[in-house]
Amino acid sequence: MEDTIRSAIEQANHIVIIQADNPDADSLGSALALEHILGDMGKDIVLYCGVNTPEYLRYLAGWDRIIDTMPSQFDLSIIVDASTYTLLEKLNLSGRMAWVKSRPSIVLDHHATVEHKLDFTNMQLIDGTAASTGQIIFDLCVANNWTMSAAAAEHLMSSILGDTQGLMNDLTTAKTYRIMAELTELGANRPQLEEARREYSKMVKKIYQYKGMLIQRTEFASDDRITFVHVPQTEINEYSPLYNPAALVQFDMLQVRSAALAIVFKTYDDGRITAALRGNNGYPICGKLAEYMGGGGHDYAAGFKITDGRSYEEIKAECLRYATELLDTPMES
Ligand SMILES: [Mn+2]
Repeated sequence: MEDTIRSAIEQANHIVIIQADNPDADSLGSALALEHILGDMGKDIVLYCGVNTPEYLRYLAGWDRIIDTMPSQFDLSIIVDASTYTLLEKLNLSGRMAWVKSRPSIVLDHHATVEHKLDFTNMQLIDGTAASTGQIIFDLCVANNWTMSAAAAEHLMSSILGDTQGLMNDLTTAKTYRIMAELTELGANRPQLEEARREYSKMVKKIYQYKGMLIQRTEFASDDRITFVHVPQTEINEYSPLYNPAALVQFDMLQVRSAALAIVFKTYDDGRITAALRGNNGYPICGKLAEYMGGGGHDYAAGFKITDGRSYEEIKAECLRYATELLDTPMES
């Protein structure tokens, strides 16, 4: 597979790098790192994402080069950090998914279990053991002897730090540290990155006050093991452009002693319901719960989206019921 991917890249001149509809530090860091790595090889790179880069990620230099209109001129696409149709809805709606399907396409991802898996290309490098897509790109670089500039190294470091929550969650392995060390040698500077990240994750007063509202509205279920909060469309309109509501409170929700799971539900006027799931250490149930609800993800971070018209009350009840069932099931070790 690595050979096929390498030769597809070698043969391409105009490459579009695609981020899915949920840009995070991993997908953005991966896209920007590839822009540098492949750009240094003389390739012409365009960065595409169907949704705007959230404010908190804008510490990553180059985010402003991302466009939300799929270009017509490209001979290869690389989809990073996603391998499901569900997360490429914007591209689908734009009518330009066919362009991607009709040309060579590479998928680089570390989500092992997904619904509606992309099926139009065989060039899929999906490593469920990798802490982040950035790590997969690092491995590809090493395997192919591609040059990694300090800028590329820094973006890969951001993507690893993003998905491992600063090397703090279960995805972190000895290999992650080894890669971090190598990226440091290549010129990535973690203290500097952290400083920039902290600066950009600061919130405006209105968001600080909204955070208080969300904390106040947080509900508890299943003997307080499940914490959850509901964000309706009006608040998505008002606050989402400034800060992702889930990122605002989910960490604090998990800081409640009894909490095993934190869920942020969002409901949209068109009937769509989404949920972001995060688990505390020792409760690796997020992926299973998301899958049961029709989504996917990792043990400690996952999500799902409902579009079949069922009501929030119905979805909430079903989600809480199955989450309780998972929490009551003894973990295999
Ligand atoms: Mn990722």
